Amino acid sequence: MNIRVSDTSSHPLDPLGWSPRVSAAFDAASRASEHPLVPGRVSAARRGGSVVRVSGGDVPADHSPAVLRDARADPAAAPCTGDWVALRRSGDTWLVEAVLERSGTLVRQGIAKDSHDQVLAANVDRVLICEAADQGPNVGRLERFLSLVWAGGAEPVVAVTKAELAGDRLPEVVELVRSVAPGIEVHVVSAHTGQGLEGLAERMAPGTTWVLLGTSGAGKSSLVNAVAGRDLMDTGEIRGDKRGRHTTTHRQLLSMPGGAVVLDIPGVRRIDVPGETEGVDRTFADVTDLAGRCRFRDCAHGGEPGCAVRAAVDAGELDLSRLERWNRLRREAERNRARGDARLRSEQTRKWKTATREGRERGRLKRGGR
Ligand SMILES: Nc1nc2c(ncn2[C@@H]2O[C@H](COP(=O)(O)OP(=O)(O)OP(=O)(O)O)[C@@H](O)[C@H]2O)c(=O)[nH]1
Ligand SMILES: [Zn+2]
Repeated sequence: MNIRVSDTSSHPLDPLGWSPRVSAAFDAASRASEHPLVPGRVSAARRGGSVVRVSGGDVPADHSPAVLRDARADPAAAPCTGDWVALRRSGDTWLVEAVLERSGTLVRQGIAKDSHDQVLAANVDRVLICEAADQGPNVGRLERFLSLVWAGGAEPVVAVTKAELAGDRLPEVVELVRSVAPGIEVHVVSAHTGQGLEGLAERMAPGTTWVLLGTSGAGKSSLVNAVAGRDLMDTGEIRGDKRGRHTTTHRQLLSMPGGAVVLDIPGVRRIDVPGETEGVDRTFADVTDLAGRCRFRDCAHGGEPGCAVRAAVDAGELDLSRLERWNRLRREAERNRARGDARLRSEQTRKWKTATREGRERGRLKRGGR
């Protein structure tokens, strides 16, 4: 007799990063809905609709009234690239019925006083921060990227790109990168010579979701293409001619031949540290550890007795400039938090005013329009 053992652990969406966590979230959404739902992952998002990848390919989907309402109340709740969603068929069209709970996200801080944070990518496992070997490295920028990634709940990995361009300086460059990224995996790579690509490809495990961060020209697209062995992303050279000729929505969810998913998000121009010091403190774990050993819990590390941070600086174990950058980023994070709080307060006031105005209006109508 021929017994076929079916593998119950496999799911058609495994290549997109389907997991027990997502599966449970989808089941919960299904139970809450009276319609039959289908799971999918957003490959491109616009204001009123998304392109969603389901097991059969990409489908356009409108956002349901409930999803639109949530997005109006909190723009960060709108479907974004990488989101897992529950779809429902409505006549000829698909509707995004629910956005499933997110894990790691990459968030761009609202810049203006009243602007909202924007989620650039959702359900991100690892962020590959690319720093070109021939142009630095810029340690301050690296620390900002690291803080941003930790704050969003993903795991940072660093790539020193264009390694062959650094020549004799390469060991020095890598050493500097490691010194500001203690405990973090660093890959030294070159899309042109192939250095380090195999090691990186091995780390991009099937079902894991990655985002590449780095300044324009850092070599992100070239690296993805070199690891994939084919052109998945437009690089600097050909992007120039293509600009303005895009007729279809640009798909941002890329499947690597090795099984990982790469979310191709628009470049992050301004790196604001989010309004939480956790991301900053994690980035500066070496300094935070020392600070925990100061005699006074509220030590400002400015010359108080028993300050372990100052002692480390004096002993040459901690770079004074790193300490200064830690202080600066923490202050910035605090400022951003205060700004976010102020925005929330003014929104609540506005909602409250609208509600009371509507209440008065209803009262007036009840009294016969007087
Ligand atoms: N010498 C050398 N040049 C590289 C390497 N990787 C990328 N480049 C070049 O660097 C330039 C920028 O590369 P891209 O891959 O487009 O950079 P990017 O980070 O994707 O840029 P944006 O999309 O603008 O953010 C291109 O001219 C590439 O040919 C490398 O390993 N060695
Ligand atoms: Zn101290």
